[in-house]
Amino acid sequence: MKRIGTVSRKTSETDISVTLNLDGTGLSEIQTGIGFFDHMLVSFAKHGLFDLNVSVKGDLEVDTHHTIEDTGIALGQAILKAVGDKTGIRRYGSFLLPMDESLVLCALDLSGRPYLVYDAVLTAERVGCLETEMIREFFYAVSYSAAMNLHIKEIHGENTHHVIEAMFKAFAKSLDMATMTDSRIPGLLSTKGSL
Ligand SMILES: [Mn+2]
Repeated sequence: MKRIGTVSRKTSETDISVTLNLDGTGLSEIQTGIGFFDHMLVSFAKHGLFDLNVSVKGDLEVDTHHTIEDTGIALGQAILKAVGDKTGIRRYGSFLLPMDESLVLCALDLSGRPYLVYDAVLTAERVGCLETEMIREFFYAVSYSAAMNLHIKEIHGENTHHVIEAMFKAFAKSLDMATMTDSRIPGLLSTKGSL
């Protein structure tokens, strides 16, 4: 069975299409109108070995807020659809990702219970035209719409571009691990029998 999630989401602020294949090879086609955000989503697909198409028409004449938050919502929904009933998946994933001076920890649980813990201090206000305070909003939106417990912690960092890129790559590696199936897991990896 193909593990692909497709989401279309249209509001007065954004018009978004997302297709995510968990069993891809890292191919992506990303167009959000925000260069640095495209760079992050390309990295997410590449390092998670996901195939990802994201097309966004957002109200960038306002700022990057709606575009980034709503893309997070749509990506989270696509993740939730793609994992389906969660049979046989490892559920947990974590990664400690270095990028030059930056080191970021990501740990996540596809538990069905949304929760975000985000611990990072981004010193630059912007990278390109992206407002860096939107990074927390993005991960919050993903965690809630994917019903995922997500922890992201900056262990060390100086360059804001590096810190954010390390977050996206750590998230990608963690999600890849959590969505992998394991033949020793016959049903759901839960003593409650529900995820
Ligand atoms: Mn980069």
